[in-house]
Order: sequence, then structure tokens, then C-alpha cells
Amino acid sequence: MKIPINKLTKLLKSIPQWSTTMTVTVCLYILFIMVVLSISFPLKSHKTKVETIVNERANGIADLDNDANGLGQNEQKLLQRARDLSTANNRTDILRDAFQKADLDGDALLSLQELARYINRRIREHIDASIRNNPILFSEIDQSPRNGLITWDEYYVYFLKSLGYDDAFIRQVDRKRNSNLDRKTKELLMRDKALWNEAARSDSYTLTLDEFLAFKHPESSAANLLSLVDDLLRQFDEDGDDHLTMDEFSNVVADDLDDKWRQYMIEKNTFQRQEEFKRLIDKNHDGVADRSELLSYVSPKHPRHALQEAAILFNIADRNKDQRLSLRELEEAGNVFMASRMINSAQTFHDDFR
Ligand SMILES: [Ca+2]
Ligand SMILES: [Ca+2]
Ligand SMILES: [Ca+2]
Ligand SMILES: [Ca+2]
Repeated sequence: MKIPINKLTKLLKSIPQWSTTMTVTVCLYILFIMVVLSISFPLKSHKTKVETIVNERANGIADLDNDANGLGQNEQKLLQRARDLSTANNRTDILRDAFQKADLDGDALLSLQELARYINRRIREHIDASIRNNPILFSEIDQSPRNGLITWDEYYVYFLKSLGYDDAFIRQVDRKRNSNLDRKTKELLMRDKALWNEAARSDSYTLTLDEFLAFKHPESSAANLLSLVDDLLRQFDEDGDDHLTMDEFSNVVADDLDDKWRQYMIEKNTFQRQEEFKRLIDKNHDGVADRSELLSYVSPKHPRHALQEAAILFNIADRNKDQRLSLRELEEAGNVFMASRMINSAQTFHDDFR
């Protein structure tokens, strides 16, 4: 989608300056400031809307028209995921358990830092587990022949088996047309086929062990992260010296909004991008970001992802605006938390790291 430059300039100019009080508050936590600056808080007038959302719900969140409300895009995405989620029977138990684990000081309330720290831990656990389990799953699928490569056919059989189809049924399925499969299964197969084609770098018919990791867990794949760093350099490294200066990083021209880095960057103003560069990217403070600094920045283990997710959850669920989440507030927006990285650390990353 292309947005006219003049509209964007207007949009950027309309972003209000932060008040001193606000700045003092956010300074309490240095990483928090970065994320808060980069996230659109809902305006006061949206409170009623948010209250309506959490009041009238069938599955933990209520309907919300996508156009005329002030919640940010990230909040909208999470709300949509929450809507798509069917409500788990043991939701209350899951939420209570996570709440207790996240509540480090045991005051029965979650601060933004507590929530972010917990989410970061969940993300790290998810990534470590997916890397650990990758060879095991790989050799389970690599059966015919067992040659260190997984073909689409091998994956197809494994996938249907994992959904409970038996061998006799699987043998007679027309694999081109996916005949006799229900609509949901067909959709999942088509999605996987598309992801497969993206991950199969060397040969489109087979996946190596590393490619299989990128296929199942793009956020855990080192090759994927390195290519994100390449993208970042290609977009912003103007003098081509393989390093980003603060100017290269922060003076973004909005000429290519199809690029996801530019989309991401344009959501922030120059000051915010400079702060992000100084505080989150240039770790050794030598004024340039090298590849290893950029790699740590794009990694899902970087705390900024957890902080951003925590801030989104606060925007949606902190109804009394006391900057704390109670268990009740969690339960009232139940499916939002279930769909978030607080509980579902795996699925939600898959969209971001393709
Ligand atoms: Ca607490
Ligand atoms: Ca450069
Ligand atoms: Ca540096
Ligand atoms: Ca609260």
C-alpha cells in the first residue's frame, strides 16, 4: 500500500511532543522509555471504547470496528488474534499460573517491567526449545528415504498423521488437489506450502535441517536473522560501509513503504529513532552499529519485543489506568492475553520473522 508523502509528513508533524511529567515517569525505566516512545498509546477518548470491548464479550474480547477507533495498529492486530482464538477451557488456570509467575515481588499486581520480563523469559524459552527440538522432529519426519533431507511428500504425510489421519487414508489422498481433506486442513497445507517455498533456499523440493528450522520457527533461525540484518543494511547503509551511523538509521526517507523496515521506522520520529539507536543498538557507544550489534537488535530475544508486547497489553487491559495489571484485569481481557506472547510465545512470532 502506498501512502502519499505529503500525508505522511502531516501525520509525522501531528505527533504530539511528550510532556515533562510523562518523560519523568518513563525515565524510571530506561528501556521502557524506548518502547513507550515507539508505541502509540490510546488517547483518553478511547477508554470508553476499550471498556466496551472488555465488557461485552463472548470469547474474552468483543467486537470492535476496525476503522473508527483510536487503538494503535499493534493493539488491533492482537485484538484480531484474540477474536480468532477459541476460548480454552482451562483459560483461568493458565492465566492465574502465568500471573503468579510474572509477579516477582508478590504484590498481586503486575508492573510493566514484571510483565515484560516474564514475556522475555517465555520468548527465550520458546526459542531455545525450538532449536533443541528441531533435530528430533527432523529425524522423525525424514523417513523415506532417511537421507538428511525432508521432501514435501515426507512432510505431507507427517502433517496429516499429526492431525490424526490414518495411513490408509493418507495413501489415497491426491496430493496435488488435497482431495478428501476438510477445508481447514487444506488451508493449513496451503499456508505451509507457501512457508516451505520461502524456507527452501537451496532446492525447492527438499529442506535441510537448518531450512527446516527456518520453516517451522523462522524467529529461531540464525540464517533468517542474518538476512534481516542484510535487509536493514540494504535499506539504510547509504555509504555501503556495512555499518550504520545514527544519521543513516534515523534520517529515513519515506519513499518505499512496501519495505517492512521503512514501515516500522516511519512510525517513529527522528528523535525516537536516535534514542533507539543510542540506547538499544549501539551497545559499545562508538557511534556506529556493526553487524553483531544489528544482529542482537533484530533478535526476538532482544528485550524490546517483550517490552513492546507488554505495553500493548497494558494499553488494552489496564482499565483503571493505574499502570498495574490485576489478575481480574487479565481475566477480563482473557483471550487477549491467551493470544499474546505472554501465553502464546510461539505463534505470534511467526508473523514477524518471515
Ligand atoms: Ca508485582
Ligand atoms: Ca554506513
Ligand atoms: Ca557500535
Ligand atoms: Ca490496572
